[in-house]
Amino acid sequence: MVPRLATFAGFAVALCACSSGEPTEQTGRALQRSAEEAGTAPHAFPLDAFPMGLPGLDPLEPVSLYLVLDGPPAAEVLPPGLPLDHPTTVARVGERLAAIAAQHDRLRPHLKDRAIPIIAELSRLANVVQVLAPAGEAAALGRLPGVTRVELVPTLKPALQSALPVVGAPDVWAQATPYHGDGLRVAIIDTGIDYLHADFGGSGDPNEYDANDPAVVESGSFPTVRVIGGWDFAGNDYDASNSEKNTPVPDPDPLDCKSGHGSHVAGITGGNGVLLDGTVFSGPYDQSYDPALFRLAPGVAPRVSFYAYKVFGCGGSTNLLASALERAADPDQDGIFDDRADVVNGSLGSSYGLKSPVNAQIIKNLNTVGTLVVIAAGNEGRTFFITGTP
Ligand SMILES: [Ca+2]
Ligand SMILES: [Ca+2]
Ligand SMILES: [Ca+2]
Repeated sequence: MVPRLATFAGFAVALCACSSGEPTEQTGRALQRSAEEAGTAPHAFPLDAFPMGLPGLDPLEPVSLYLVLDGPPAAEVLPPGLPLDHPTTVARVGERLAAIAAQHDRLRPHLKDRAIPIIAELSRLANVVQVLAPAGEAAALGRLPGVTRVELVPTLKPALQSALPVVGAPDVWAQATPYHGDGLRVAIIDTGIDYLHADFGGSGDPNEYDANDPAVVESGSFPTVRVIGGWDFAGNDYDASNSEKNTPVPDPDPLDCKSGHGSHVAGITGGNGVLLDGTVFSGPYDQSYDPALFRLAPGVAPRVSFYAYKVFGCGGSTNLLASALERAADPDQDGIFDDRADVVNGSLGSSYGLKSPVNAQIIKNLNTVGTLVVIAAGNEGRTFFITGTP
């Protein structure tokens, strides 16, 4: 799998497609209609995500599935017009999360009986239990108590296709009210972030990187000033497309692999910049910016803080996007959305977007709690209808 670069302009195009929610609803309705026309019975797999069935899948092959449960996620019961930390909001969200937890508790024994591992449980942005199950069991899982629908989880790959283009950042930095991203929290959903890299204020010493165990947070090593939080949902050996490696082994350390796709994305978003002598650039970020002085140029918004949500192993693809999006809505996992990321960047996808109503619902609900979702687009070339999933 070759990591690919997306232009920041490409992100902006994707943003328009992803933040309105309209294409999602239209596509969802079209899929629903198509399922109804096909005479698909309620609660049967596939319902709306796969009206055409699951062609080519071996019934014994383990696949990643979303079990969609009855009832809305917490983000869909927010009282209108109230802040996310208002006592009424907090109480209503807490009540809904407790009800969903009880519902998931009722489902868990049924999955245990069938020896089906749970990969993730979502309650904030979607009411979903994600499992890894033989493809042939999908329809039966759709008939478990509380399950209204089963969807195949889209398999996504990293996407980033060209270097940082000229976007006029120094002009923005130099405005009367300069925009450097101060106080903004950006979640990078990717291969992790190399928080030891000089571009993020680390030493930049390769020996320090080699000595760091990527599955363990050594005392004092993480979080850092620039990367204020994160989680590795995958583990370095994970690969959704490899049946030997498609069970994630999560760990608390989102240190990037040497391939560095997530670090590259984060660097474009808000790296400090590294000077020719290898030292960290600390500003000023203004019109005095001279690219000739840099080994690594600063990012567009060099004062943002990062959350590193690692959903890829060191190669291949992922089915773990939903967990990372859910975490971005509530990074400290206390059931209150007031710490949600301001921006989520997902430079990943699969061609011909909107394959998953669950992922679409999650992204729409992330918008509802106030997070801007930025997704790669246009990596497949200059043609129509190639916006990536999600
Ligand atoms: Ca790790
Ligand atoms: Ca470590
Ligand atoms: Ca929280």
